[in-house]
Amino acid sequence: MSESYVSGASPTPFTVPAGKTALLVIDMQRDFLLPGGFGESLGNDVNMLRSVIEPLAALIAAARESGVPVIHTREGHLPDLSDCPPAKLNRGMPSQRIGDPGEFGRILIRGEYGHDIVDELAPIDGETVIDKPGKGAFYATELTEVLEDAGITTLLVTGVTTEVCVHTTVREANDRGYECLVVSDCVGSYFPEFQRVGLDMIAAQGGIFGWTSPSDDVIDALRELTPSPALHTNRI
Ligand code: C5J
Repeated sequence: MSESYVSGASPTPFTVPAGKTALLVIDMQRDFLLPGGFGESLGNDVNMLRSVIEPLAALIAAARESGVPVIHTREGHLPDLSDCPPAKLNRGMPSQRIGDPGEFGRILIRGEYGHDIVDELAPIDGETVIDKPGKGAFYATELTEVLEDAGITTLLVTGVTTEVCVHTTVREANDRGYECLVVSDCVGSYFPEFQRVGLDMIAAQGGIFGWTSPSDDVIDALRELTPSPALHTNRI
């Protein structure tokens, strides 16, 4: 099929065009998700984020199977922090700051163990991994070029955290003309109320930022797509 539909999506059914859809997996990094890591050191319950891993692993598997490219992002900075503005470095009163030594290496520094993606969702050979210094995946990255080169118009958005990097990326994507569906059980927040309201905000006002849907319905739609031979490698 050249396109399929997530029929139960909010606020309306969502079209998944074959060859033009990518799955975006935002910041599923050890620093945010592992017990004992940076996220937990800020007083957060990482189980809220870890509940995303299982449904997201199933969605990634379905995307790979259907020839839908999977693009991963990681939030983090150069070891000399030259790409981390003081406004980001100094904000708030965390027990640990970006670049400080943490349980899993220097916090949110590229190349450190904690900066990388959790084992369960590790990218496979050939999948694109975008390193981003900001909250949004488009800011100061090559994501626009990657999507344009592959002819992508439609994004299935997943990852953490719902109200921060997922929201920022979806807003950036909207302004760039992409159709976005946020997969409700494949995004996570440390705060239950932010999760609920963050999802509601996407689909409010007739889909002001896009659509939302649980992963089961998205997987059904992916299974209806016929992978084109060119895309079957999931590589872009
Ligand atoms: C945060 C993110 N919350 N990936 N990062 O600082 O949402």
